[in-house]
Amino acid sequence: MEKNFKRTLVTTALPYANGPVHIGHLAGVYVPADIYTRYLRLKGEDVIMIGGSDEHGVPITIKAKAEGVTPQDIVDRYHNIIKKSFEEFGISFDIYSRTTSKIHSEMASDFFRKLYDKGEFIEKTSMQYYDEEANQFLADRYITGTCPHCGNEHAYGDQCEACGTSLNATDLINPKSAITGNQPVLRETKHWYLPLDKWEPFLRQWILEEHKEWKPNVYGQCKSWLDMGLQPRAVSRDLDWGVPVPVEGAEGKVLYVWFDAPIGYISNTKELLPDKWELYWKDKDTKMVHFIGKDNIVFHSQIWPSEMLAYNGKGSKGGETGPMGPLNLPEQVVASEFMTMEGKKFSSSRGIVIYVKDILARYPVDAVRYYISVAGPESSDSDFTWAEFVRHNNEELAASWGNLVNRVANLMNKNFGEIPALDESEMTDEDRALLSETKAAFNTVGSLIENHRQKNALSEAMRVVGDINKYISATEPWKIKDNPARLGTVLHVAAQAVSDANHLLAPFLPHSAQKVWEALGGTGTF
Ligand code: B3M
Ligand code: ZN
Repeated sequence: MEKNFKRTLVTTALPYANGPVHIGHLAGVYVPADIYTRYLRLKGEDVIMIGGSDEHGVPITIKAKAEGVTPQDIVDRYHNIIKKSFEEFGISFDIYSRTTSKIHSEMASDFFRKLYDKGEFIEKTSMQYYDEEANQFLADRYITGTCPHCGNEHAYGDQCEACGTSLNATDLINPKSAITGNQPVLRETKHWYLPLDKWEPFLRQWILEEHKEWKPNVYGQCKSWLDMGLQPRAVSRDLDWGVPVPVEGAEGKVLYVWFDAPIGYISNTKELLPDKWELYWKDKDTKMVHFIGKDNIVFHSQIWPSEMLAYNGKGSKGGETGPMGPLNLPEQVVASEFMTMEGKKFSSSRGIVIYVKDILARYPVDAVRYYISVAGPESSDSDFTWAEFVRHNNEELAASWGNLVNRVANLMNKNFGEIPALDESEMTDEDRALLSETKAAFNTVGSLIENHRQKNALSEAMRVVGDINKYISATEPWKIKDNPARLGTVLHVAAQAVSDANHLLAPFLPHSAQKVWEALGGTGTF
């Protein structure tokens, strides 16, 4: 059943601050989240978009080791680069913070402590892989091997990115240390485990019964994991980089990065709204939407909700008791598929990548946003090709939309110097039909965006643009020589229709929307 919410909290996956973001990240997560958020803002809704860098975990320490610098150096460098890229791309975060913030360490630490005090963890000593040459335990990306589920030979100690399944390092076949390449040995160590199996019946009901509307990629993966059965999951690690485990006897141990990172969504909301953050996290009238990549599904649909359920207690979904009550679970988990680059997997290390600063040095940002929206991996894998990028921009954005705006603006300037008045008595059925079409498109395009079908939404908006072009060709305003009232009416209708189309396109093309607004005589911010 569709529920009416009063406000929306949009979160975007926190990128690891171990390298710049590239077009694949933007196309999969950040541009779609931005389109959704901008649309809600234009509609006048109460919405905030929360982002930040993920600065803990093995991806960071591996990079630091490779460069011979400290993890702090790495995250300081890349957090700033990533933040700037998002700004340049027009990703309109209300806050973009980082998980090394003080607010976050406290929030994550308190969260763990609360679960610990409530007895929600299992404390267990077990044998874990250890690299004798590097002298350290091998967690997560420090260990690779073959995935027992799909046979991918490059699975990590915590997850196989090929099939998305979450793993324990000891599940891997032929485990190898990513530091030395050595075969690891087993050593005893103590960790805290979150019993996901405890929450499995709840997750089954909540996702499989109550969220059948989730997109097939998310729903399908959830079903297959729930059918395999969930296992307790270690949420601490033997590492020296991260939020320290806040209990006695945990020296040298930090929180598992995937335990603390999603809590970052809360910390960053609190940093933005110190007095009001709970309204966005606990009020039953707030809708939370997580935008993520395909390989993050298991964390946002099984592990993170289990953390929140353990926090809330009694299997509460949150929202029942007003602002001070338990945490809300997400209403929607929107996950994109993968985007390839000229047929190959994006890979920074192999140079198959397009960085924001490189593409923006050559093309206007909205040209890139347009192509990403047309060709992004919304519901199936997709491929970025330069030929298609150029074609879509030339044939659609420039020829159809850019030309239309210029034609209408020039005709108005030349003939009137302003938007001419509409003369009711000059209106034809054709004029009325166009205006009712553009008005109706607000509902169609809006509901497609609300249902996370942005490609269809954009093609609907572009269909409207095509029809405005047809209207101009049919009415031939340049030929109306001796009837200023009719010419004024045609151009008024055209200007109104262009302005409507500009609103429809604005979430996708926010920078051009401002220019079009000004070309039509608008002042101030669109
Ligand atoms: N940093 C993984 C990733 O970038 C991770 C996302 C965290 S979201 C809480 O794919
Ligand atoms: Zn696998």
